Amino acid sequence: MSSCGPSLVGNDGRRGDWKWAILGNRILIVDDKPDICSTMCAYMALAGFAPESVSSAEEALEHLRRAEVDIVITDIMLPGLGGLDLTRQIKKEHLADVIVMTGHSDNFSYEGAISIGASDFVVKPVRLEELLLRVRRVLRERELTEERNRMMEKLQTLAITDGLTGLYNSRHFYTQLESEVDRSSRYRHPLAMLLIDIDHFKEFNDTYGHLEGDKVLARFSQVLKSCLRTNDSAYRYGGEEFTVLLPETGAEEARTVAQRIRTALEMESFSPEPSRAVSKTISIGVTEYQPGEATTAFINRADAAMYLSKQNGRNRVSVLHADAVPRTEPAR
Ligand code: GH3
Ligand code: MG
Ligand code: MG
Repeated sequence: MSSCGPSLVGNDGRRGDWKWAILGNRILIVDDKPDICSTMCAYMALAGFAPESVSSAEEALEHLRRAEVDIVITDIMLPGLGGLDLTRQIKKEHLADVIVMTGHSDNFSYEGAISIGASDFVVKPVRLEELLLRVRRVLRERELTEERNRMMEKLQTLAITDGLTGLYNSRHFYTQLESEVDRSSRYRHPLAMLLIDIDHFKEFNDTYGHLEGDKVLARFSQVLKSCLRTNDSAYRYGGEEFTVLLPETGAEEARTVAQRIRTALEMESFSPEPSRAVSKTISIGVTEYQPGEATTAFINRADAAMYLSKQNGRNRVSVLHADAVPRTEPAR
């Protein structure tokens, strides 16, 4: 493999790896003819790219395993693996775009190259100005694709996130619940759910205003997240109600997590008015999935457990088993 183009010398007088940082997109030229490689490399370097060249498809694949490349420009006729097979492999395993080059008399078609994933096709002898235009067009399309993918990812995140709290929303709760119930049933692993409701929240809103209420919801969500383990997930179920899914967790272990959340919020202090410290409490219902039951039965039992906590004085955790008498945590 050779790095080519005009020699770059830093302020310290040394030629170094920093060229990758200052030069633009990385281009790998694959051709077994050294004079073609050096001419194209020099031209690409002058145009502001960071070119390298190799003389076979095998070397190109080796290079791609080690370094990121934006565009591979490959001859179709190569010793060993050909340029079209190289293109297929690159499209399977890497993110680089490929421009293929073919001789005038070779029997390869534009459609053939594009259909296996090449981004463009040029005929040799290659006019360097034309190649440069094609490279720039491929890069522009590449940027647009990346931008579109970033937007899609953002939209996908927005679609499952609650705007006020940053927790997952209830739509995502139902999706995740289905898949967790599925997994729990298939592998016979326990799955627990918490249903959490903030106590006397209407009164807080009525006294200090809706905006102060929103701050409590946002802060509580942070507290909630900080109490969870990696595999647990928290959702804003609606209004001032939250759910938590705890995979691989039985009811008793889930009770411990619920207690941790309850105490963590109890220790928080809110200042909805200057020099006034207010604490908020939550009532939590805990239950474990009973294999074979409908997801609605699972949710309803978590809800019933939460109402037990309300009935018994709020600021507490109640566990409800599918087949047992309800049990409420004695006073904190
Ligand atoms: P309980 O202890 O029985 O749960 O009493 P509560 O007052 O919390 O329950 P209730 O269901 O009567 O009232 C819930 C309140 O939650 C009423 C509503 O204004 C408030 N709420 C729901 N969503 C939001 C929100 O997004 N922001 C704010 N600030 N308040 C909200
Ligand atoms: Mg409520
Ligand atoms: Mg409430």
